[in-house]
Amino acid sequence: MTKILILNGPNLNKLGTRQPEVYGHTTLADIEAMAAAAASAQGASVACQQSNHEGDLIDAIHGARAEGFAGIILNAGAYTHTSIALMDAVAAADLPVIELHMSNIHAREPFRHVSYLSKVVVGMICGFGAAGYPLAVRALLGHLGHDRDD
Ligand code: CA2
Repeated sequence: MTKILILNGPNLNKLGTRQPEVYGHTTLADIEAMAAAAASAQGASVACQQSNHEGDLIDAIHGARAEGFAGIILNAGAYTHTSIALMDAVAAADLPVIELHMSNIHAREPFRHVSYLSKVVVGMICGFGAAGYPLAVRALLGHLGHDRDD
């Protein structure tokens, strides 16, 4: 079965509790359930991890291939705009990675317009709120050429 790693970075464990005008009312647990349902509808599965620590995210990316994941959906939070280390880990992952943001980072403060990740990922989804996660699952499975029997 095709397995996808969904990796969420700093502060995303707080979703649904603050700043609903930016990030909505959906919690991280809700989002993980939406992504799992989208994967299951296509005969695939997801495993979800969240960390507030840059090194933990890097370790998860390093280990993903050996753990049998076919690709990664990564919302790196604010590390998107700062972390060359995370960019290097994604570039070396030897797995397709989709960059995801709930908000439209290009419609926000100028410092959020820069992503170190965009140049090393397959593609980026932003601005669709929580719905971006099931979209990213479908996009990644499509990129992988997954069919239900995989
Ligand atoms: O839009 C996104 O998904 C972001 O990756 C979210 C990050 C932000 O730094 C990026 O520029 C765009 C921040 C996530 C913070 O989430 C919170 C949710 C509720 C309460 C506090 C923070």
